[in-house]
Amino acid sequence: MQRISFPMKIKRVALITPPYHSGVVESAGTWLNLGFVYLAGALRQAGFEVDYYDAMSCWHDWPEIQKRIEDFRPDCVATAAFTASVVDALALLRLAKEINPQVITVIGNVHATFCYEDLVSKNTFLDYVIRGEGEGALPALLTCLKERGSLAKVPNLVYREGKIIHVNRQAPMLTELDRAVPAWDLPDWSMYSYFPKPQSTLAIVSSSRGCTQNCSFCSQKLFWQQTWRARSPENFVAELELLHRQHGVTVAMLADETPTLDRQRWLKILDLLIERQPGVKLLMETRVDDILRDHDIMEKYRLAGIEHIYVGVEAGTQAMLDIFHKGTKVESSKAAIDLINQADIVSETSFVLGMPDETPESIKNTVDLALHYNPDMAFFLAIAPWPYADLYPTLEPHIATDDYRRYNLVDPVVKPIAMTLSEVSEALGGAAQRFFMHKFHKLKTLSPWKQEFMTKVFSILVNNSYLAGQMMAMAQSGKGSMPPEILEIVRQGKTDVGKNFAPIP
Ligand code: B12
Repeated sequence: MQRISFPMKIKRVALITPPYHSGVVESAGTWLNLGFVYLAGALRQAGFEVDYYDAMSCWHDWPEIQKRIEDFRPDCVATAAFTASVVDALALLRLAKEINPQVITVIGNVHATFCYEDLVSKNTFLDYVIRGEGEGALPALLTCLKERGSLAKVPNLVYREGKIIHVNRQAPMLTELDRAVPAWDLPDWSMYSYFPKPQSTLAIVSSSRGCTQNCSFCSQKLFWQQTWRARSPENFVAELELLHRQHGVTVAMLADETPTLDRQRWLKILDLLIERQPGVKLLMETRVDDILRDHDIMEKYRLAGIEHIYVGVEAGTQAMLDIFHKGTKVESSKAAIDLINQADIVSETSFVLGMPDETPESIKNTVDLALHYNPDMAFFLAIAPWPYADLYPTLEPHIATDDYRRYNLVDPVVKPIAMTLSEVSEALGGAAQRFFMHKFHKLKTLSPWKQEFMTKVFSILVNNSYLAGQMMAMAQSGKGSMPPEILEIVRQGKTDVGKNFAPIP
């Protein structure tokens, strides 16, 4: 008798962020999941109903997550994992399968894109991995399952069949980014805020995708296969206007790795922002060399509402910059940070420390250099050996733990030859203390708006960030005496920094 295959009922898709916290970025704000906003838009276009559930930003724990899954009764639960969040992402999918063994479980994002074999072979509760961009692949997978089509035709898909792991080819990346349909109506905007700007409503937006750089410690050039595509300036600026008008967004972080790669396009964006004043201040990352290139238009950056620029300096010596394949010169970083400061824009940078040859002396030298560069903020990060990054083979012999939850740039994972992990941890805390204590004392040299902004930042650092303990200890020991206004913040012991502030546990 011929078997008739009926269509499967797949209608409801829950997109859930893993409840992972490293305590770094959460001290500065609550951040939406932009990948999910795009995936939700594509899923709805394909006829699926979506629950966008940002458990991470809600600070929800397993009982709340379980309840939400039980209430929504999804046919598919999908989650996202970068390396630090993969353990919780898997726990989330395991829970979904326990609640309903019929549910389809899917994982995507950067860790899944590279470590798919490990994920699929070790976790029987995980049904599918999608590599790379998900807008085409996730609806294609669910439609294929619904219609009982051939999984071999679903692009970017990795799946198990008995003992065989199938790895489908990756489709070309989206070229027409203007045609994407982000589901901006789904996030609960009341919870997304940037704490240094009280009562702000914060979005994450993307004006371009990709990275053409070659940094050996990073994952992004691999994820985007060193390509870069961009939205048109009109389309991007219209989105900011919409976010402000419909959702009250007042601050947006650009998720782009290199938003200014094409100077003509960037100039047009700045001109449109200046002309239309969408009511949204921007926080962005860019490259040292692109700031130097744009020295003549930094005033436009400011007039366009760019309030905060992060440039990844990463290393304090030319030798280390070369190991990181940064393609920049040590002296360029100082010049770029000077340009940002001169434009009265908040400057931020980070240094990646804890390499195998790190010593207390070299960390001290890096802090000296950070003070010389004089950004408003500097963060001292612990190198994380992403298992798929170019630098991995160099770091592998020095890896002290395979607990991916610690691969968060805060916890040291690589053990330098001359230091213990706890010495690295202390040295990173000490580096931040020294840097920010110096900045406390220079507060009055900043422009009035920067003084106000930086006071909020200090308040967050002293009371709420992962550095809080060290900052408090310093204040209490009387070491590196604090200016009175900062002591007052410490004394008050709490901050008025956001509309939905979730304290770091
Ligand atoms: C926004 C952001 C965040 C947000 C995350 C918000 C959230 N709710 O998840 C915040 C600020 C909270 C954050 C935190 C962290 N982040 Co972060 N973050 C970014 C950033 C800047 C942009 C990501 C983004 O929105 N991209 C744009 C969207 C459209 O692309 P996408 O997310 O890749 O999504 C697409 C695909 O990946 C795929 N996809 C994604 N998810 C899924 C899920 C499924 C099911 C499918 C099918 C497909 C799919 O489809 C999407 C659409 O095409 C990236 C760097 C970058 N420029 O990409 C770093 C980055 C992802 N973060 C990183 C890190 C390390 C962290 C932290 C661990 C540490 C830190 N110091 O910041 C913390 C940990 C989080 C925590 N809670 O403690 C690293 C990850 C490195 C790695 N290889 O693991 C990155 C790459 C930065 C870097 N260059 O190193 N981050």
